[in-house]
Amino acid sequence: MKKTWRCGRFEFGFERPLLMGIVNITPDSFSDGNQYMRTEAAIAHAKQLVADGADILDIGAESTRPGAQPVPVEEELRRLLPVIEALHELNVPLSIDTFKPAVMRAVLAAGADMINDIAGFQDPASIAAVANSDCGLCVMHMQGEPSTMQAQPQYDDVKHEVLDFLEQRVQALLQAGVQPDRIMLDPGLGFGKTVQHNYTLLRDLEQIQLDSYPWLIGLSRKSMIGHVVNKAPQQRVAGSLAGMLAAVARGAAIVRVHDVAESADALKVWAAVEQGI
Ligand code: HH2
Repeated sequence: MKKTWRCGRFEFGFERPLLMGIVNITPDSFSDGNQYMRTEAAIAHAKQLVADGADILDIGAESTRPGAQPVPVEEELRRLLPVIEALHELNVPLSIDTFKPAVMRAVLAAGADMINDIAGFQDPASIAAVANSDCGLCVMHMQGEPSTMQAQPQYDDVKHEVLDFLEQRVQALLQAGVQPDRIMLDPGLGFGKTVQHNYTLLRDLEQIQLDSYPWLIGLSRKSMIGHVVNKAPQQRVAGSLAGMLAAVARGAAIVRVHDVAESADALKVWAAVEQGI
């Protein structure tokens, strides 16, 4: 793991795993669609997540679940900008979950600290949008595109293919002048992967290190949890906590979660076991 990770106004040392709380300003996200669609509701939710223990907020205005409505740039920014403006003074890093270069540029100008690109900065325009800033970057692996990615995910060797992809993307970012201490990697659980692929990647997270880049893991309420516990997304909290602890036990630096209060408690108990009281 890098000694420090830089993320806009902030710098982290990773003495403990960081909690990234999810704010979805969307009508159709898979587990909390339409709950925080109004600007005021999104802001109130974000503030509650910080009070509950979120170290970072990940704000998204377009769902990536298969079948979700595409959101034009103007609409994505109409949802995001007032929320960024209202949360900027909270003194918590603001990550924006977007794959559109024009959105990246606008949110960075508005004060965002991190860009979380589910497309892994494959678009050269996305690299150009972030290269000359100081924002943190999450480089995620996805096979295919959100609309069709779950139709028939196929790999000869999922671990190698994910790692090869991430390595290529990191090289492209470094060549554009991005400092390595801004980069975070994500295997993209649920993005063009079967349940088996997801659990293989999670189980073997320590074996698939790329240099010492830190891992961000997002599995909160996802179908890999639903498949095991056989429950609807809102009833997957306990299952998600178990998955999250498996991820931090394997070195995940950031965990992306919907249920911040519960996750914070679970991480505190985990830390007490690992480090003592
Ligand atoms: N998962 C989702 C969205 N963005 N970003 C990263 N880096 N890693 C993830 O695992 C990840 C992500 C999907 O979760 P959610 O935001 O709750 O759903 P939706 O895409 O339907 O809004």
